[in-house]
Amino acid sequence: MGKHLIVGASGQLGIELMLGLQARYGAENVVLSDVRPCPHPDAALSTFVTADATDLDAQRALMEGNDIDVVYNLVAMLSAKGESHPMAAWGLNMNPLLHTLELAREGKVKRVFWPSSIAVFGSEAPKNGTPQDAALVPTTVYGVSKTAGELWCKYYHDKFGVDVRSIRYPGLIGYRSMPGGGTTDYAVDAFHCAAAGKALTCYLAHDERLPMMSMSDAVRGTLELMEAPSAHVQVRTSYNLHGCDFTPAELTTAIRRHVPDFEVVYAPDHRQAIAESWPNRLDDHSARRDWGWQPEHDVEGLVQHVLEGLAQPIHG
Ligand code: AKB
Repeated sequence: MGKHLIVGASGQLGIELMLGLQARYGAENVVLSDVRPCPHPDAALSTFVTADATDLDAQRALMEGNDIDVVYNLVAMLSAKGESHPMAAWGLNMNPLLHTLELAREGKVKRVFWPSSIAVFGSEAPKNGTPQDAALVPTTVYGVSKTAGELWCKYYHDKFGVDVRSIRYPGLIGYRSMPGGGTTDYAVDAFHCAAAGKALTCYLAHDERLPMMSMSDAVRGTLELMEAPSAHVQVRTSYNLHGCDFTPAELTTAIRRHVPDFEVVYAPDHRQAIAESWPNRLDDHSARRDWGWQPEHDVEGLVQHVLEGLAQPIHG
C-alpha cells in the first residue's frame, strides 16, 4: 500500500489514528486532512491539507494530488449533538462517505475505512451480547446515518467491488484527544476530572451500562482490519467490536482505586434516553473469526492505561 489519508484528522479518533499510522507506516506515508488544524504536535511530521470533506472536487484533488491508496474517512457529528442539528448531522455523516465511496469506485483509492457505531442498534436489538446481525432500528439521527452508511458501504462493495471496511465502535476512551457531542463522552470526562482533582457531573444514570474501548485497542483493531486479506473480510456492512463494558458507578469505583477522592454527582439528562437504547455488550465473534480481533484492555486495564497517559507531561 502507498499513502494513507485520514479525512477528519483533527478529531478525537483522527489524532490517535494519525499516531498509529505514523508508527506503523512512517509519517511520510501519512497524509492528514481536515477543515481545522490538527492540535497534536506530531501532525507536523506528515503532510496536512486543509480540505472540506463535503466538497467532492476538493476530495478528488486531495486524493489525486497526494498519491493516496488508503482512506480513513472519520468525518462525523456524534449522537447527542446530532439530535440538536438533525439535517446538519445527516449531511455531514453521509456526504463525505458518499464522496469517498465514489472516488474509490473511480479507482482513485484502493481501500476505504469508515467508522460505524453501536448507535445503529435501538431497543429492538438484544442488549446483552448484541448479535452482529441484530435488527437495526436506531433512535438518533446519528444512528440512522450510520445504518444508512453501512448499507452504502455494502452496496459499493457488492456492486462495484470497492474494498471498504468498517467497525461499529463503542465509546472510545483515550487521553490524548477529547471527544465532542457524543453520549459516551462522560467516561472520557471522568478521567480528566479525576486527573485534575475535580468532581464529575455525570449526565447518565449511575447504572447505565455501555460498551467501551480504549483508544489503543480501537486503533490497533482498525489497523488489523485494514491489513486483513480482502477475502477474510466477510462483513461489508460493519463489524461489531467489543472492548469492555461498565456503568458510571463501576467506572467511578475503578478510578477510585487510583484516585480515592474522586467524586461524581449524577444529573441524568436527554442523553440518558440515547444510552438506554444502546447495547450493554456486543457479540463480536465475527471480528474474532474473520481477522482475529482480541481486545487488550478490560475495565481495570483501561483505567490504569488512561490515568497513566494523563499523568505524562504532554499526554504523548
Ligand atoms: C457517541 O457517543 O455518539 C459515540 C458513539 C458511541 O458512536 N461515542
